[in-house]
Amino acid sequence: MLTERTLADAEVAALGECLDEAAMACQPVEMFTERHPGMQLGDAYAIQACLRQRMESRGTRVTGLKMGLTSRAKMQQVGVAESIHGFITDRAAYGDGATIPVNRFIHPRIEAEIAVVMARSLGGANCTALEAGEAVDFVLPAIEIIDSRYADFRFDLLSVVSDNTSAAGYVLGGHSRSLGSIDVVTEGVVLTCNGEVKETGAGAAVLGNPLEAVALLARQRAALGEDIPAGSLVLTGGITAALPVKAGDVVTVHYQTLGTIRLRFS
Ligand code: 0L1
Ligand code: MG
Repeated sequence: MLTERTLADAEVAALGECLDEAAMACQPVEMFTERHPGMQLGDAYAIQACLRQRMESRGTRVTGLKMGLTSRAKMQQVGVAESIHGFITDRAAYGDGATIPVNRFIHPRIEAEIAVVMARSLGGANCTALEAGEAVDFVLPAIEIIDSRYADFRFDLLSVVSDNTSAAGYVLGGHSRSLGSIDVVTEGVVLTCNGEVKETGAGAAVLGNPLEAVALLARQRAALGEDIPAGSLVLTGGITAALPVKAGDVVTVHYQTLGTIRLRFS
């Protein structure tokens, strides 16, 4: 249940502050679910909402939403079997070809994703992939940078939802396509680092179809009394396992029809 809560508002605010400060100081914290064994999924989304309010109060603009843990590779990598969602912001956006200092993060990892931009708002407890497709304006290639605020990237489901699903950055490629002109299920990706192929996959890795992830996002937002606003960017979820990156790494993600995104870490 996405709304079930046991923590007091003051506790939720304190945990939100702890994660916010960990991200700003690039100092990891221990996951706190052990200290709050009765905590529920609703508490975790409330902590995430508190983080969002704190960022917005500093002038950060929310540009969209993201799905996390949508592929078997990702679920196996982190040992969690449920897809989750978070939000993304203007301060976390980088351009294709950017050089990104790793010291902005604690222990960054990257994943290749398919992003969509919504032509209209989408919601509803029974939202389907077909309805999601009808609400999509266009498709873009994307790289997500994730960075858990927990020590050693060690967390459980409630901790990672609280931590805004490890969202830390994203890069969009310039090659947009209409949904009608691309098959997002069979769209292939090859992720290389320093010229070596590290990961390969296809859109089907994302819940069988990235539009299923958009529909699940709409259903999860509906359970929280929200929708996916028109104009939102949605990162539909990692196609591959996430790849740790370090200073000096040059990363490229080649998409079958959506072009190539390049990044360098310094
Ligand atoms: O975008 C993602 O799939 C990340 C979800 C959170 C788990 C992780 O940090 O790998
Ligand atoms: Mg992701």
